Amino acid sequence: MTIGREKPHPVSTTENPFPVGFRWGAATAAYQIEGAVDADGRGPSIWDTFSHTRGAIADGSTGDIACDHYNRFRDDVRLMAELGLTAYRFSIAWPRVQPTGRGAPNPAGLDFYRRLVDELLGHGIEPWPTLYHWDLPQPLEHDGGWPERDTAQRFADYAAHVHHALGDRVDRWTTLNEPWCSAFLGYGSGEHAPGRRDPIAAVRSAHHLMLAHGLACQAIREANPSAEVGTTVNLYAVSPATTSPADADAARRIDGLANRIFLDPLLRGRYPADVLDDISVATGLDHIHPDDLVTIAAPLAHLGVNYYSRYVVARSHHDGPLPLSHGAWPGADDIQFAEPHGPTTDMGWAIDPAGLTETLVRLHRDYPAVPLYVTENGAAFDDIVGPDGRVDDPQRARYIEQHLGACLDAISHGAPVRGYFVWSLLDNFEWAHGYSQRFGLVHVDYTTQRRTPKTSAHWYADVIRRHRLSP
Ligand code: IFM
Repeated sequence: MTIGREKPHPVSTTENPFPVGFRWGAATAAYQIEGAVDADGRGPSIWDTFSHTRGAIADGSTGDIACDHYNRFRDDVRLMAELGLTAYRFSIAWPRVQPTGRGAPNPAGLDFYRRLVDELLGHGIEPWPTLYHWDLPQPLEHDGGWPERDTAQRFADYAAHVHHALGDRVDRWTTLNEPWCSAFLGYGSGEHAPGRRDPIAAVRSAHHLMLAHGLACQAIREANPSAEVGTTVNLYAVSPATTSPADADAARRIDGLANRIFLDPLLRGRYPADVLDDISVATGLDHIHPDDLVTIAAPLAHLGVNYYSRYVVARSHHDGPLPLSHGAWPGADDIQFAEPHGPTTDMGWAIDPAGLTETLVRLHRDYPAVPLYVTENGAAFDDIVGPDGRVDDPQRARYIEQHLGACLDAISHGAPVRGYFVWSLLDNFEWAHGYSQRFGLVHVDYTTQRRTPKTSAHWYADVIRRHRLSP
């Protein structure tokens, strides 16, 4: 398979600074950093169950302790302040708030997030909570999980409890993180919790996650009509491997299953007809009720974009590697994902900042206007603590610099990009990869819990202070 699209992407040296009010952030997620899985009445989530399942996590690890952020959050907020972050994106663990996923909230669980938010505000850092970053309470999975419609209503109830507790100090809410991963890796390929391999369940989950988002928007806005509520999706640039019509069709199908299956309901109030055609043969569509799309398309205060890479795809000739995440793409088993030709991160993901510009400009061009935030972008590299105790990671600084340049390019094309969050603040539990992949600006020694800001952290702090990239 030939791919002729490896072009160097020059960092934008524009003199234009980032817009006034641009948010400079970093992101984390509850299960990846908090640890303290039994503290203060927290219940089990699907990730507790999954990570304790033999063979599920590459290095056999769990999030039981992770970065012990639950006990060290004040130190971590101090680190954020030293970096000069103006916003911090974190997630709230549903099983801390409702240990069984339903019923009265657990005051001790909510108190943790009150303390965290107060600490952030005390340091002048804007809290950006995400309500769901994959840790479904295990009892709800026993009741059927995301393939069941009722889970969406349970999520809306949970959202209302959290908003009731924190709405006096949090202005901006994000409902979901990366519903594609929850649906297609959780229920399709089984690489993520709860580890099911059932394409029909995956497609139903995708819709119920969207519905959960819409119902949560309603619940929060009923309490506060001016609350700013948005959501976050993981988007990919998608290109055909060759100019053949078959590869163009493969790119259309993967773009549909990765991107448009979420963007169109959220922003246009309908599913793309071609995507429905592609998936309906395998699943039937009786789980989509007539009014759901109105609920899902509630106006968004912002759209969070998590961007990491580009997919280059081809119709399978059955002579190449298996598709990436085999099973995660219902009805697309005949599509191959090409091995990247250019530089990659340690995750094996192609480094393609032009794909971020393409993604942001496409949103601006093809969809109704909505403020855009890059809510995750970052790279895993094998960072090593040097004899002097420093962690030198120029490749991560370069990666972030290139992607910030891509944001500037998108802004120069009119895309309303209002902020950027590095994934991640800390090295952490990288899901099925365990602790083998380090994404942090800050190195974590998991034996001692010592935090060491890497050179990329110092570099990022300098960009934030100057509010621009170096020429
Ligand atoms: O670690 C994850 C995060 O939880 C969701 N977005 C992608 C990151 C890197 O894989």
